[in-house]
Amino acid sequence: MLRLFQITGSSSFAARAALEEAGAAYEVANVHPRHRDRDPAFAQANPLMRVPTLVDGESAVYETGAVLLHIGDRFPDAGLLPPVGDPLRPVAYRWVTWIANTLHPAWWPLMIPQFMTTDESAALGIRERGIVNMAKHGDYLERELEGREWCLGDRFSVADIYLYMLVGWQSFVDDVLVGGDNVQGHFARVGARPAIVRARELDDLTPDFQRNHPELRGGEPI
Ligand SMILES: N[C@@H](CCC(=O)N[C@@H](CS)C(=O)NCC(=O)O)C(=O)O
Repeated sequence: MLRLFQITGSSSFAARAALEEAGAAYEVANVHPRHRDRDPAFAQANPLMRVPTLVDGESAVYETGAVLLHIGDRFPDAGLLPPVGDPLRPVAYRWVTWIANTLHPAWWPLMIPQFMTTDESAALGIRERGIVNMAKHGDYLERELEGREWCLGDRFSVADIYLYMLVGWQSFVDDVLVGGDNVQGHFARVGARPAIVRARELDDLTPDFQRNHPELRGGEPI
């Protein structure tokens, strides 16, 4: 059975949501953020000890984009990734890779500017630059999603799940909303899907992506 190493409410949410969308049988291994080495199987699967990490038989997959693409391929009947040969397949690669390379790390200057400099006084400027960059990404997304229900048009995919999670992170940061009506409409549409609602409940998240119990991870005190 698939095994997902996760920290509830973190990047692993996207993997769990994709597994729920796929109707996959999987088990979760909750990683405690302060005791990541508690289960040696985690480091064996991912020497970087980051979540999500998905163990599928002899394969260990990590990096959120790779995990999502693998889930898309692993459960073809769920239709979360266009098949090889479909003209939308490379478009799905483009979306997932842009989200992984650009949008995902674009949150770090806003959320953890203090970890991006050794100069304490620089943190504020890093955060401000991060806000400017996030606004540019929001404008790009706003244009890309114009007239589209999902990232790939009328076809739901793992790209929507990844984008949904990262737009949801806006609730962690004061006074930042990603994009405008198109992005926020997409966020609402993905968030209303039954599998996504279930994944949020499993990850102890509210509809606007706050933790119901900020003091807990996987039911354990942080
Ligand atoms: N580039 C990685 C980033 C993964 C990552 O940083 N995960 C965080 C959670 S959002 C993590 O594992 N944190 C555990 C820790 O630092 O203890 C990906 O896309 O999966």
